[in-house]
Amino acid sequence: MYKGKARAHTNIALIKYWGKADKKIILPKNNSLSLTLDAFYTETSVCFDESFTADCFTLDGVLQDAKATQKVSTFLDLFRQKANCDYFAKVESVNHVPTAAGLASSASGLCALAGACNQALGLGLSQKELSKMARKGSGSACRSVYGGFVEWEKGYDDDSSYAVPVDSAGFEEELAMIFIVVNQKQKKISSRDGMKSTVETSSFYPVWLQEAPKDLQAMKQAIHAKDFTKLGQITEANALKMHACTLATVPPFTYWNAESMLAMDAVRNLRESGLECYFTMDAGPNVKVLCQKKDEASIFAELSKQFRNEQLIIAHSGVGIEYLEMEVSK
Ligand code: FM0
Repeated sequence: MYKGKARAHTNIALIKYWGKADKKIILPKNNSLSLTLDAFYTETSVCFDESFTADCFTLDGVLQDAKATQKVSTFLDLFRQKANCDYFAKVESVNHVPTAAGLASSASGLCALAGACNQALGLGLSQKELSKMARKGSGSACRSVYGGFVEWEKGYDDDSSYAVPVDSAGFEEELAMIFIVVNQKQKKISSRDGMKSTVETSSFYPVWLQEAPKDLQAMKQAIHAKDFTKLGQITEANALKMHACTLATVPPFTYWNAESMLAMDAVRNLRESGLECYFTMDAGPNVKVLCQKKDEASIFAELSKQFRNEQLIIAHSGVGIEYLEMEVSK
């Protein structure tokens, strides 16, 4: 029996990954840059055993269906191949999110699973190798290997596409991200499907590919200079460009709903009133507000006037992959 357990935190992209150059091994069309957060993480244990007759996957204690299990199995196969092991596995994953608000993330989930497999099979993968493996589960997962600011270098093949930490002289310690959790009623379009149709049909996508590298360059300079205003402005503009692409997709779609718009407006109003903050959004209606720790209490108080306290979650910079102790096996 081979056992391993790992914890990975989720990350939020400030420069978005949107579009694949290779769907099978997940190579992105553009470099992205994220901040790993402390408030949301996944702990996953995996156990490979000769006696198992199938892979089995539980999430938050609930046995998952064939489709979800198949996804996990395909990912496990990559590790089984690497380790030359043909045992089936039992995967137990627990998402730690402050509320049940659709915040479970594939980034923390697949990164934690990659870490658990690395430990269980004694592969001794470096952070870089682990990042490549996590990438093949879910693109954004490759960035959760590291804490703080992280860049995913798109590369051009399996070996050259992985995340690296961004040198920031501790700038991330000055920052906070407040999540505004909005109503999730709308039918969900996964990031995988959304980015696929964007690449294939959005007339704005070529512009995205021109803009994203410029945004990334400017953001790295802003991080280097610890310039929060620039960091925030680029973050917000880059997210809007990604979301603009979805509007020009055939057929068009958006991840925003009415409440997302209210939240974006609240951020703009706060900014006008002198409390500096910026928003970003991903493949869902929640709005994430980037601010400085020194303003976090005031911004939280202002947002509390418009949103219920259960809708607001504060996060800070978090750490990268952590390997955990397994209970001693029988
Ligand atoms: O995180 O198809 O990693 O850079 O969150 O599994 O590779 O779930 F909002 C967009 C993440 C996309 C931006 O996509 O896709 C980002 C997004 P997969 P992911």
